[in-house]
Amino acid sequence: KAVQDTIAAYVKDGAIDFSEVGLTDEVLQSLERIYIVACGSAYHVGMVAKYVLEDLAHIPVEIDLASEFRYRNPYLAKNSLVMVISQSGETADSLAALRLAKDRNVPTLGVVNVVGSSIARESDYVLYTYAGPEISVATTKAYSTQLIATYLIAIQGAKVKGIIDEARYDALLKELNTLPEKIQKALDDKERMQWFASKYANAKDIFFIGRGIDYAISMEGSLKMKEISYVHSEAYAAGELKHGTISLIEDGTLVVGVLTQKELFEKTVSNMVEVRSRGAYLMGLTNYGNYSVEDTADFSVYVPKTEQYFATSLAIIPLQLMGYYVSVAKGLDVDKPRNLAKSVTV
Ligand code: F1P
Repeated sequence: KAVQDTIAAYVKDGAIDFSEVGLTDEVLQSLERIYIVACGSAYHVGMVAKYVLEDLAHIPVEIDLASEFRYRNPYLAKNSLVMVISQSGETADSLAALRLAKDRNVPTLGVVNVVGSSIARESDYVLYTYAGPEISVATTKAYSTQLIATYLIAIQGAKVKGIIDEARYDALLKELNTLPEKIQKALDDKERMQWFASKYANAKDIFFIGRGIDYAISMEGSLKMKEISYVHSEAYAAGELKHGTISLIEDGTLVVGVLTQKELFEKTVSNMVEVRSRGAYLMGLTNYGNYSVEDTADFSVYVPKTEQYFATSLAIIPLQLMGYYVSVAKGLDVDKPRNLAKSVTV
């Protein structure tokens, strides 16, 4: 519903309408660079946004953790925009990053859920997400709506810059509209993840690997395991694994391979084969209609097929479910993860 509400807020009569945001076509057209700053899950949305904005809208994107950005001296190019993604709109590091951009007269865009929050008030443009007031401490709904916000900016950017034609624009929006239903389908498959999570509830380490957007998905899947299930996990760009970390793979170590991007499929499969030869137990996560992962993985999970730019919205669901069910299997309180607050204001 949250995803549906966010789409409905900005897609009207078959076109993206940013009048509420103030982000005009002229502003989008003039953008030569976007700096994305955020913390935690919102940063992982930014990682997806980088891939989508660069590939679809040809806008160079730099992404920084807000806690890093605010304490270095970033060089901000002209005709750029600083985009701060924050559910609460109160995260101290994200707010400080926003103020740094303002001090340097760089326009700012807040992608925020809480209306009237500090980041919303201080940003030049505000794109509200519609995740609703009832959000979990460990982000799930807010993450999904932030993704929609970034897809919309990329699609509109691609259109106003003449990179995609009307037909492609319409096709992308049509597919975007199918996401709520497909997310529901992925959620309906929860028993499979519940069964798998109960088997791996006592895992010592879990590795998530993927390339491109699948790397960004891996980062968020890994964070969920840490923050709500307290299982040590790492996300690795699949091609980077061989530069040292592969030594940590032992007999029975769970490795989750994320494979939603067709042209990167074979490459990631070869990394999965590498870890299997070191004894890893493999879970493969992909979309229906891509190649089959059964030959490579010991346990396969499929989500509905979608446009590859939108793959995160679906592939993240089984990983969120996995974090949730591992937490439940360990007898933890999923709604009250230790050491985590809805907004980190110090
Ligand atoms: C950022 C964040 C969340 C996380 C938790 C702590 O918050 O890292 O992603 O789930 O709530 O804070 P925000 O800036 O998006 O409000």
